[in-house]
Amino acid sequence: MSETKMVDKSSKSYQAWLSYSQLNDKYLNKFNDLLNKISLFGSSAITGSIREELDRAFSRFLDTDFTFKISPDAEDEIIFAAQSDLEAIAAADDQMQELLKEINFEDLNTEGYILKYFQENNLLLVTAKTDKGFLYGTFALLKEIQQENNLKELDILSNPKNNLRMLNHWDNLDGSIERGYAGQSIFYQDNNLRNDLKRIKDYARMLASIGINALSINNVNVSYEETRLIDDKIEMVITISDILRDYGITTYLSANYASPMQLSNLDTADPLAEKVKLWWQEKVAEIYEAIPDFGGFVVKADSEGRPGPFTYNRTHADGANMMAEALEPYGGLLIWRCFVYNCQQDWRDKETDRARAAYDNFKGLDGEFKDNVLLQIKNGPMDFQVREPVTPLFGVMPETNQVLELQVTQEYTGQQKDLCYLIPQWKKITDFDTYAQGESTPVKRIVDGSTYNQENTGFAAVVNVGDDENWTGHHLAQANFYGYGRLAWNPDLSAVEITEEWIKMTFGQDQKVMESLLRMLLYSWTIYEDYTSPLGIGWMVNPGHHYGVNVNGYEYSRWGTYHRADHQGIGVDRSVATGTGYAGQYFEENAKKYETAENCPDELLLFFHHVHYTYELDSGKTVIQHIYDSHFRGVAAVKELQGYWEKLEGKVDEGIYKNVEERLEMQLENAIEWRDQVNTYFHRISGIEDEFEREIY
Ligand code: GCW
Repeated sequence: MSETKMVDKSSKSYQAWLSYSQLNDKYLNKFNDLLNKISLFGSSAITGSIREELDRAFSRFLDTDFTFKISPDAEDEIIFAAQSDLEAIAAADDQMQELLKEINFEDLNTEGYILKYFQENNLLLVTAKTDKGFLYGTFALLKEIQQENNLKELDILSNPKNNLRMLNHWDNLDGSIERGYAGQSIFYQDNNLRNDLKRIKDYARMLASIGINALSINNVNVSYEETRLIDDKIEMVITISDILRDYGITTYLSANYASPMQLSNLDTADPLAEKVKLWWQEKVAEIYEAIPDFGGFVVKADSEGRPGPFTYNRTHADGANMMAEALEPYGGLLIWRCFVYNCQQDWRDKETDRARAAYDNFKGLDGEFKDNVLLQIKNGPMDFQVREPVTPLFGVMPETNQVLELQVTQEYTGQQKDLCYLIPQWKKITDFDTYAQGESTPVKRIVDGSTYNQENTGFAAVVNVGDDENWTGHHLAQANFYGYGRLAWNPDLSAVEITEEWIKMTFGQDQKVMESLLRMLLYSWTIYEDYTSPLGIGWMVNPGHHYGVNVNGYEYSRWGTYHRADHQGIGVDRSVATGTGYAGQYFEENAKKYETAENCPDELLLFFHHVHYTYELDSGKTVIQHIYDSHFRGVAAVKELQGYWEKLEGKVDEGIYKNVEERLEMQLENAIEWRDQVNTYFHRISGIEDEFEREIY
């Protein structure tokens, strides 16, 4: 038996952004009339969750033992009720009838909600068409209160922009988490479910509070034990889905493409073989018998050693459609990942370009996938680097449902030891103009389904959560988790809006805390970029675990991830004219921009071009000087981060203070190592001195 960590569930770090601190007196006095007369209608399982959440929140906000009245009365001033309940009330209540006329239910979609204050009646309504919308509306009101916003100005109608708002767990049944940096799995241990179901419920509350509606609960690298989740281990899935369901979350599994071979000894997994089709149909029928609202499968096929249709000379459309067909009668979705590339490349081979792979493998299949197949596409062509271009696959498959895949877990971005707040990176990705339908076709409008009129689209991301008391290892990494959900709900929110919201929800109203944390979070991504690999080249990390610097760690490997630095220059030529042709995979406007070094933005220069160290950037610096400067600057900026944090001692919870303080120390060490190794390496091979004669070893 592995040991179970002691976790204090009443700690601020565990409670995350749902700690519901006591409201200050001024606010309480101002809204006392509303906050003391609350009623809730509805009797479904989800309204049960709402009731519990309101009990918990209001007893802390008001610092009393708060419980709901069983039978609400007309005097109540905050009313939580779904549309059907409001209509029932209105049948016997003229006042409600009048109010209902002012509510635009027709503008709500099935998950949207309304928060509206009626001044004349001194009444605040929280409502929605469905229980799920109602749940989101409830968390939205709690968020308004926790931020001490003016309740008497509320007039919000909010629909999620994306239908699929998913998180992917890379958890294994033995409790380990692939690329997990916050402890062990909260779900599994020793090939069984963990005993602490309460924690899963708390997790579901967090997910619902940020609008996540889909969760895949096992690693996309599906090994022997995990393959059994659709078989003799289905009880585990039932238990988890029972908890998630009450929070509006649909459960998905990562499936092993070769399941029929492992589970039933079939001699093939050929998608066109009748016995394989039949096997999946029967298997899926069994799953839906056990879990009628099961979401479907996430599949990593023909990728990094996983089985897939290529073995049988079939296409990915053949493979995906076969599984999708089995799910179709139940409304299930088949989410097929596009992370398919040759991971057995010879570093000597300069023709093969891993960056081209997703487009080359999938573009030609447009129109061949069934309606319930969604292609899940990593944000960049490589693999969640601190900086890489946006994949050219977005927008080039008008007949295919596309889902954006982000990585909340910080595999290449500091592993939750280093602070790297990713919302600014994600904003850049989602706002990136693909030009698919001329100007203004950003990625967010492809994956929200609006560009090509699709329903089965949205956001997915690999989550950063484990069994550490604070869920994410680094407390401030909670902001990535929170921000991902908010962005998946509404990608038009600004990074500043999301960040301010998270800070207030987590730390309250202190202005100093707000100022320091805003700076720390918003600059942390570019700080991390500064002290790691420069100008979009990526990698240069230690092989295997991917933390820390190793300039040539992947230079002579089989993974297709090279910087090609020699004594004269650095970078990969991906132009059409003289390189791998990758730049030509974009729509014309972007293709032109990336094709030449002159037009290519500095930040991606080395991703697209091999240039001399003395090549002059748009910034006016040479490449080599940029490398030196950014690395010195990066370390200096980490010291500034420490300075900002030190100012908050005594102003934030002590446990959280210590956690972040320790992580910043590790970050500084890491940054110094990156700076010195990268600068020394390029100094030695280029023979070019730093203009400012700083210490290089
Ligand atoms: O980035 C790579 C990771 C693998 C991961 C893979 C993927 C789950 O290093 O650990 O496998 O991506 O996305 O499938």
